Amino acid sequence: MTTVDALPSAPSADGVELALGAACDHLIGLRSPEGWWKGELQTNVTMDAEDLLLREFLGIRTEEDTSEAARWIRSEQRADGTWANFHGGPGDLSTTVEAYAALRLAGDPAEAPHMRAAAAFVRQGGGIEATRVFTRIWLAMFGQWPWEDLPVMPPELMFLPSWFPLNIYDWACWARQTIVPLTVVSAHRPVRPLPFDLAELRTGRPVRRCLRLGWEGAFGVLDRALHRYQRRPIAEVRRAALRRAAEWVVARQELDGSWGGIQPPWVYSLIALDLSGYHVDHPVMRKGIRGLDRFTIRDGGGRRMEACQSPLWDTALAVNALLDAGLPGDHPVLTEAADWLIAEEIRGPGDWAVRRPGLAPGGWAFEFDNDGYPDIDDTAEVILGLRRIDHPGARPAIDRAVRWMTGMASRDGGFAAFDADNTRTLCTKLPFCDFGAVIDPPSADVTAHVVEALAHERPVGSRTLRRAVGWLLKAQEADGSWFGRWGANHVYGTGAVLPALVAAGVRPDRPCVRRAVAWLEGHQNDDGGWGEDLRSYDDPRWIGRGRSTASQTAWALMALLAADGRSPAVEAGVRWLVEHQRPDGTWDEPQFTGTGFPGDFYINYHLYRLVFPISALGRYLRLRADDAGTPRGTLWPTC
Ligand code: R19
Repeated sequence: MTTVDALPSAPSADGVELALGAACDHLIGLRSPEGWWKGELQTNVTMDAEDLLLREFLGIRTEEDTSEAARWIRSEQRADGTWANFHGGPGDLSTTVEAYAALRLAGDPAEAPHMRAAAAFVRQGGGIEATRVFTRIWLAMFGQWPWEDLPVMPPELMFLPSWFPLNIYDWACWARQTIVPLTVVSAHRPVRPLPFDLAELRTGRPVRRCLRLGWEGAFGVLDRALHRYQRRPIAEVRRAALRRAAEWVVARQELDGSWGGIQPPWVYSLIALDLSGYHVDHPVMRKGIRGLDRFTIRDGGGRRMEACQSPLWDTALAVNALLDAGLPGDHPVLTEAADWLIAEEIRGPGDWAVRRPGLAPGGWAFEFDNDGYPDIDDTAEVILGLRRIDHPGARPAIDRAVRWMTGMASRDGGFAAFDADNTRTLCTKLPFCDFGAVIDPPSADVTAHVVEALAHERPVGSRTLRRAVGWLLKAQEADGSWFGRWGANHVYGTGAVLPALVAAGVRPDRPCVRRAVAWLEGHQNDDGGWGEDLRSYDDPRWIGRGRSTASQTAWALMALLAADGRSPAVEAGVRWLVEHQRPDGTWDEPQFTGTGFPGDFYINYHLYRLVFPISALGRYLRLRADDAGTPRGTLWPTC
């Protein structure tokens, strides 16, 4: 057997241990007094721009909030006048329009050089006319875009039964929670005044209403019919639909005042309720508006909003990282985290039950308060952590979670984030849907996390596990990697799938595993790390390529450690992590490595740079200590 120490690039075990210890100390230092972790969830300035527009709409915008948000928005503008959706990304038209509008609201004059530069970029990119539907809805609410030129989403959608195509339960939960309030908004067609006009952002070109073929064409015809109906709806039906939509929204407000724990449903629900006669001093509105404070970060840079918060996800990852690093399962840091996780278990009903009636609740959400929407990804990660912690309350919660998660398998055997069988691609064809994903089909990364969790929870999950492994094997790309739906990108997918397959008993010498290992080895940077640029979602030439980052290097390492701990790529990767660690034990990672929606929305999870390297270094040291070579398995002789 090759001893890894013999390789010239092998870092010393002491060096790795020191690095790991410093990283763990840093992570433990970030713990909240209640035992959970939460890193900033950084996205882009549309959050801050829309927050100001929301406050303007509701008549609650203050000078202080405005100037602090504007300071942050200005600080994010790049030299070319644009705003991007992620670090180092290209200027984004819709984001730049929204940021520009917010700065005008804050009093920045159109003649100022930074505003001129932004406006020039916008006009060159096609103007407001070419922005996404959401941006034009915001502008329509202030008279800067004709409602007539937006796709209609009628509130009568509420009457479609759950078996009828395009009913609200065909939509991903985040889209459903956004669309329901937006049907109310678009029925009211509000226009509130602004003290300025955005003429400088328009090109004056007519909006393209080109005739298209197929479903897009059919929906174009339907949209024109809906526009006609919109002008003269049947009054009683419309009234009943609006009432039903408002009730649906009110019933889904979370304890913290949010809707779905995420910004889009939250802001549109507040606007829809305002239009439905709930004024800002109504308890529902007060709670909703007050709740936004908890999603607001104020520091030296100004005031900025989180699109959502990830305490469950961060805590699950932190716990798993510390366990991987060798912290014993009865350590108070872990048992206190378990106390908190167990208290966060979701025991009530949710919209998921529409597709899985009769399934008993269980599992965890991503957020502090998102009780109607537990998700499968968080549930799998919490199970993986809790099962290794000595806590008397853990087992019953894990058992409920395993049963819920198992019941949430989609028909094809894979797992999506929030719902089962949320695969109606017809939804994606509506003219309204030009931003983000609007359905929630199974993905390789979520399915992998479930497989890894179920692998330890046999026999309960055995049949489900077998089908999920089959799903993963079918989903492997021709190049040997797996696509990353919720993390960037094939390095994330492959980093999730390989450890899962091996845990489930796929032998590491199987061709499917070897091809994935070869893909990882073939995409290692010369510096020993891995990186994958977010442009890989739009341009296949970027797949597996980009500057090395700590989280992506760790994902690749975890995959290799599971499949082939003796790959020389491992030593170089570990060395990259050790050499790039900061003196305080964490890593710098300005790059966004989290994915909200491929192509459209990205996330920098601020703890990724720390928890994943800890897991990778911990597993590396464990493997070396055990000198275990490749783990054996027997279950999957077929891949
Ligand atoms: C893995 C754990 N996850 C599976 C949970 C990930 C949660 C990511 C945070 C989501 O935040 C959002 C959600 C939705 C939107 C939208 C949006 C786009 C299209 C439509 Br229609 C409606 C809403 C825009 O920004 C968002 C942010 C890591």
